[in-house]
Amino acid sequence: MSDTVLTPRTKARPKVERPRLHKVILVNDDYTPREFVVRVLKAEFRINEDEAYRVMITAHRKGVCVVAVYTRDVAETKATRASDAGRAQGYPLQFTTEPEE
Ligand code: TYC
Repeated sequence: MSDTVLTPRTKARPKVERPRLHKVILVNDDYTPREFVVRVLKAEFRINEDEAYRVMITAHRKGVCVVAVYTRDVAETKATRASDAGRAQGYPLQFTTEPEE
């Protein structure tokens, strides 16, 4: 048996991947008051009045708007809590999540 020890020419580079981020998406509806949407956005996503208004009015005009991106667990928790806040007041307010490409 040979005792030759071969030295690898290339260094092993274990592949580490960042977790995919998930978008939280605000969906427009015809019933939830604008001010209420803004209030929920500020409370759940820690964004200021101007940013919350911009997100709300974009969803109002276009049908949807990306609020923020997080790891999957955080995105799902925030989307659920924000949707629940609407339901608690009898509004059909909806937040969904979707993985980033
Ligand atoms: N379209 C609603 C209204 O006119 C306001 C609204 C905006 C509701 C964005 C939901 O995601 C939404 N009262």
